Formats: sequence, structure tokens, C-alpha cells
Amino acid sequence: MKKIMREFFFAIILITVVSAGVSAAEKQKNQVVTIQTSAICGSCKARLEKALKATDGVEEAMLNLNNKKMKIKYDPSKTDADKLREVIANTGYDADNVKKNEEAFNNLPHCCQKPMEGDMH
Ligand SMILES: [Cu+2]
Repeated sequence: MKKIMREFFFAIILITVVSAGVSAAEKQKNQVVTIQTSAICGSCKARLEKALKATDGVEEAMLNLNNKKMKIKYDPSKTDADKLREVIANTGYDADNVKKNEEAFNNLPHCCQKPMEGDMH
């Protein structure tokens, strides 16, 4: 009888540990990162969101045009914040401390190449 009780006790511990592990994995499933970009207008926004959404592991990408910050929801098992900054840089925009790809920038429409400061269009 005592042995059965002990086995039962260990089974309970095992179930607790396993379910804690599963919920931790679920919590990790999606992460959110906010990246400062050099986007200017609605067309920059559409271009960047499209490039990010086409990236494996990205669930959601939304640029706030007021502060040019890109909020990205992603699966950390498929991608990471550095790779996402790379996607933005390769689209022709600065991403935090990652500088834009000059070639991609030069291929942007002229109005999207203007500097951010005081540029309202
Ligand atoms: Cu633009």
C-alpha cells in the first residue's frame, strides 16, 4: 500500500513538471519586438509590412507611422529580432542600429528616400 502511494505521488509530480513545461513552451511560442525604422509614408509602411509578413516565422507586422516603430509578432523557433532587422535593412530602411542596404534604398520610389526630419507627405 505504501509503495502504491509513493508511485502515485511521483506520477503527480511528473504530470505537474510536464504540464509546466508545456505551458512554458506555449508562452514562448510568440514574441513581440518593436524596431525603430526610417520609414516615411504609407507606401513605406505597406512595403515594410509586406516584406516582414513574407518572412518565415512572422505572425504580424504593424508600423506606427507617428513614431516609425515597427511592432512584429514572431515565432522565436523560426526567426529572431536580428533577422527581422536584417529584413527591414534589406528593404531599404534603417532598423534600430542596423543601417539600411544602400542598393535597396536607391531602388525605393524617390519620395521614400527623403530624410525623416520635417518631411510630411
Ligand atoms: Cu514612403
